[in-house]
Amino acid sequence: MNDTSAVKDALRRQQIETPSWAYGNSGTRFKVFAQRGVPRTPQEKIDDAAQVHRFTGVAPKVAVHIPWDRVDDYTALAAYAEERGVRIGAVNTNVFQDDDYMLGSVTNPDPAVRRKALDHLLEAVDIMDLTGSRDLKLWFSDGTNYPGQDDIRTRQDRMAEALAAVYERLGDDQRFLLEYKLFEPAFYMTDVPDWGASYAHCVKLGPKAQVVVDTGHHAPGTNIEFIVAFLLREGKLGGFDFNSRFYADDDLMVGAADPFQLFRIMYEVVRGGGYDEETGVAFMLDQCHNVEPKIQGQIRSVMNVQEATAKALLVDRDALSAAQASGDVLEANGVFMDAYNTDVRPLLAELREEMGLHPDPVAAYKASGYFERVVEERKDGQAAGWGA
Ligand code: AOS
Ligand code: ZN
Ligand code: ZN
Repeated sequence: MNDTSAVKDALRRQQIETPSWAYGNSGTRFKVFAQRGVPRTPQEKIDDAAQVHRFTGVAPKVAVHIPWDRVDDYTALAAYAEERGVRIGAVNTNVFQDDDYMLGSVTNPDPAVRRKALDHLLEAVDIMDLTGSRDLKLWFSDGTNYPGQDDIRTRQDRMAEALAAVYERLGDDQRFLLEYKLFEPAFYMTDVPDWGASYAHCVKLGPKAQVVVDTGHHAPGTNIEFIVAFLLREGKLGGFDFNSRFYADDDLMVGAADPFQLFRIMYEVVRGGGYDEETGVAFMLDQCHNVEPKIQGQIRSVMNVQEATAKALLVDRDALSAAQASGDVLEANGVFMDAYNTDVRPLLAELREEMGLHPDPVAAYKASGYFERVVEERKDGQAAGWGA
């Protein structure tokens, strides 16, 4: 796509979903650093997410995590979000934090624990009915630490059984996104370790089961854009959990570690039709801001996704196809790199002005005084964090 107005039109309709947990305190197993002005309630997390949308114009949804965002009235929570100009996005489940889940949740050898985990997943669909959410995000920490600890194959049977029960419960306009992860917290075997396992479970169940690619969940050196191209071709890419990593599941700002990889991924999304609304690919962020300011970290991340998308949209597809067809390796690579090396910041600044926004979202947010205001307002009470 070379016509800049077409590129701008495509960028204008992009929707990047931010995670409620990115606004709370977070850290590592060593330390959670408390920051000032951190939200104390699910409503305050939504307030912060609304700021990201206010200054970027392309972050209209916020994902929730249950029970971290548990409230008595989810219809009221959805209305609260709408009043602030955003909507509730994916509902994320949590079957990893209870003592009961030490040996697994839906794959636990104990049927009572499996039932408890399944009940939580089904409750999350009840919540989706109330919030109007389309996507249920399923991530299982299930796995084993030692060879022989449990039967790998039986655990797959248990996983399949639970997924089928959740699938059955989904409404017509709902779907689940099954997230895979190579390791952590399980260190020997994870029950959904890679896209192949997720894909196989999803294919068996049908169109309402889709794979979600968390960019931090692969072995080093994995060609993630290949996975994206493959899943899109099969109609099985449900969305992304975007973040970046230097080592493992670092949950750093997307585009921080490897902007070129993000561009390559977004190119395959565009190439495979994943950018079209009807394909339903959800662009979600799954990040934690341990040492940087959180709202600003989210704004920066949204901008990084936008920049990679703009570059992907700028690839001269005709020139690329011609070079590929003639076997001109260096010309093809050159066309690709030209798009990547384009400075798209002026185009995005222009787009924001056309959208009635400040061309520099970070500067506008900083000048707004929002942070100083919430630091003052949120002085008392318990700040939200992982598990709150
Ligand atoms: C865990 O590694 C996954 O990325 C999940 O998406 C998880 O639910 C999320 O990171 C919140 O902890
Ligand atoms: Zn994730
Ligand atoms: Zn993760």
